Amino acid sequence: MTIQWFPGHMAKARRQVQEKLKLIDVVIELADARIPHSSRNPMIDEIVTSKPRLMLLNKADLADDKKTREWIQFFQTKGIKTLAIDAQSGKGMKQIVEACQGLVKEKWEKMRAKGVVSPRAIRVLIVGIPNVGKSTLINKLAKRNLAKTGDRPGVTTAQQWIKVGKELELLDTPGILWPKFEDQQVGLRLATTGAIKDTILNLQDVAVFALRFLSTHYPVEFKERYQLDEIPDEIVDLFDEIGKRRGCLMGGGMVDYDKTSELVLREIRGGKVGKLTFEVPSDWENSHT
Ligand SMILES: Nc1nc2c(ncn2[C@@H]2O[C@H](COP(=O)(O)OP(=O)(O)OP(=O)(O)O)[C@@H](O)[C@H]2O)c(=O)[nH]1
Ligand SMILES: [Mg+2]
Repeated sequence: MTIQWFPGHMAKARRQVQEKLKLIDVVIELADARIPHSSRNPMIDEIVTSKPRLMLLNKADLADDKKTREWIQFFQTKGIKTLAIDAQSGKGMKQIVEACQGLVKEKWEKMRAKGVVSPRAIRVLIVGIPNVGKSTLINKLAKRNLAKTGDRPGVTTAQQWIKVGKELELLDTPGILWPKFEDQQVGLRLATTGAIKDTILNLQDVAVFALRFLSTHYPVEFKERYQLDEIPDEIVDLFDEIGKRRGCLMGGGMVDYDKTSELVLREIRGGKVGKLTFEVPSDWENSHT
């Protein structure tokens, strides 16, 4: 299976980001704490040159805490200011306004030197892949539900400015992917965590990837969730065991692999299996980040 999802609205959203850039003081890049590398759009580095950047690893409540700390360290050593947050509860978000103020300090000082008494609100562009929590973050910062959110990718379809007190003006944007995943592991990780529309995916292939990953990297949590004594070597046996235990059956008592795939992906995405991170910095040490 080759995974690809770059519909017309994303190409348009990318153009609109480029058009707005000259208005922007700070770029907040929202990545998914469960896949901090695979959820970074390589196009952002091409489009957003020479703007102060803040990196937020969102959905940290669903990610492996130890690995999140490793990722923060990884980005910080590359000179990218990075915070781990949970935009749904607001955890970790206190530092965001202060971080943005720090990032415009020099620019503001220059403005003051030119005689501007009180500089305007900081204009912040929020970018990231679909479903990563951009609109949720904005609503939390604004303390009002002004941006539409939803548990599927592609909810925001147009840009929207939202004010946060006197300090910030945030630009919400539609989630953007890129035309080609060089590495299909990236596509599978994005599909597993819910950044790609399910209707264009072969969910069984995605579930095979996810189950193999859990078997190798989180065997304790995995066995506990699905009450497995041992993890079978053959993937089909694993599907059969989970499908039977959880009642994902067709007529005649055969296991329904589609239903089983939907169930395990829903549970993995919802954090039911545990706090999971699907990649570590050493997987990507030599890449562009
Ligand atoms: N567990 C958890 N869920 C979150 C977090 N942030 C957002 N969500 C959920 O993730 C889903 C997507 O959130 P949105 O804010 O709509 O995502 P978005 O990035 O604006 O998505 P698009 O507009 O489609 O690009 C929603 O169901 C949110 O409730 C978080 O930190 N933790
Ligand atoms: Mg949105």
